[in-house]
Amino acid sequence: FPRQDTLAMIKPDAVEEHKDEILEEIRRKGFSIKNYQETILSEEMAEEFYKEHKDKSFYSQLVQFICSGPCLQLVLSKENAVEDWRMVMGPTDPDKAKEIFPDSLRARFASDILHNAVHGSSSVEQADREIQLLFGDRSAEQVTSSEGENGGF
Ligand code: YYY
Ligand code: MG
Repeated sequence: FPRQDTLAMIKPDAVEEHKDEILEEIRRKGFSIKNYQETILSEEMAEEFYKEHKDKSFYSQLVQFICSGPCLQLVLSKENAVEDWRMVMGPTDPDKAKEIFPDSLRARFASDILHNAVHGSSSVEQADREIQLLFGDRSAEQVTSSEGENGGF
């Protein structure tokens, strides 16, 4: 598999309580963290980030939720990162995640389909778009990602 970057996000429901466990899983599964930032997204940014869902019934709730507090955005890198991170997260709906993939992050940490703890890009093209949107030119900066050199990561 080719080396890829993907955009992961620890959403506001999980950033307080489960950040350390999720970062531990990221490390355990062999991802390196190329860049990260913890921000409260503006409504404009959230709308752009989730624009593919703008006609869905859950869109406004989704935008409100993702802006409701700090979230941690990470550029993760490894072979096949996009698909592998989706596997680590598990299905969108935590009820389904608990049924078919109980070790996944959403099975462990999501409280419902909206408050589902983590985000991951759905394709390489989406990953490029999301990383550019959230990190802009800073996506070119490389954060040292080897064990213990990442300021607590
Ligand atoms: O990529 P993923 O996050 O697994 O799911 P999407 O279908 O892209 O939906 C984005 C986001 O929207 C999801 O993480 C929670 C929310 N959502 C929802 O609240 N209700 C749904 N029926 C589907 C998605
Ligand atoms: Mg998606």
